[in-house]
Amino acid sequence: MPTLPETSPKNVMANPAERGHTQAVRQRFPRTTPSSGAPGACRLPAMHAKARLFLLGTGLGLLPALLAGECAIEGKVQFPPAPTPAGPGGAACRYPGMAPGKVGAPAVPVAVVYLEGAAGTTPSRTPAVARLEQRQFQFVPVVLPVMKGTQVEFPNHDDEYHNVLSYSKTKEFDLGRYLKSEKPPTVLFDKPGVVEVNCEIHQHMRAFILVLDTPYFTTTGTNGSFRLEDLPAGRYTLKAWLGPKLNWSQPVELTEGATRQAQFPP
Ligand SMILES: [Cu+2]
Repeated sequence: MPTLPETSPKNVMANPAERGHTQAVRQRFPRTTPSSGAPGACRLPAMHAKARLFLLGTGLGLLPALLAGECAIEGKVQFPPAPTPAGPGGAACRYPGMAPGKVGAPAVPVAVVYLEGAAGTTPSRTPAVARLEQRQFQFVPVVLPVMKGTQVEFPNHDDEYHNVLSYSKTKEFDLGRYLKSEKPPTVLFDKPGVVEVNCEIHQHMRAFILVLDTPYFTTTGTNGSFRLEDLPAGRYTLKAWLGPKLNWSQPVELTEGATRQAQFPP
């Protein structure tokens, strides 16, 4: 999602869970041990070392293609009309007590799209540590999807204190105050659900951590487009999360080797 690698969920989705895939490839292409001297026996052992290395390198180059997943889903989320812009006073009105220009622009809406019912089919693809940053008195990103069991770090990039906390049932925490020169605390998100994150000092700061029980998720672009790759064939529910009060779902059936189209609202 981050700095999802950064660890963007998109990048996360693009990285195959290599161990599982490697086992699958081994099953498809089992090793054979040629008997030396037999007609048609493998000639690799007799080859020059450099030539063998070249072939090995070429084989490794092809590996990502062999490891590519079976199915994909792509489509677009149609965002609802934006809320009414701030009234007279602009940013100064929206951020009381903050000098105009000090607060960064609010995030452009995005949605998280994920496939439910596929959990446990592959190892987690979530990075060991994701990040929810405080930058120009805003949370970045404003929506952070992670898989259950992920550690999230909360670095402060501003020259003032923040006090990040959550009263959500899914995960309650209070990180206290720390400067950007200090090592940021981390929180383990071990239960699926929605976690609203706030700052005790700056009332306007708000973000959501979406803790998912599936490794198959991505964040849409600001135009709503998305693509999920390396998915196993089967029947699932595809969900789009646009906020605590708006989410859509639809059943999907994925067939091997095919890319399915999906639109939200369904
Ligand atoms: Cu703050």
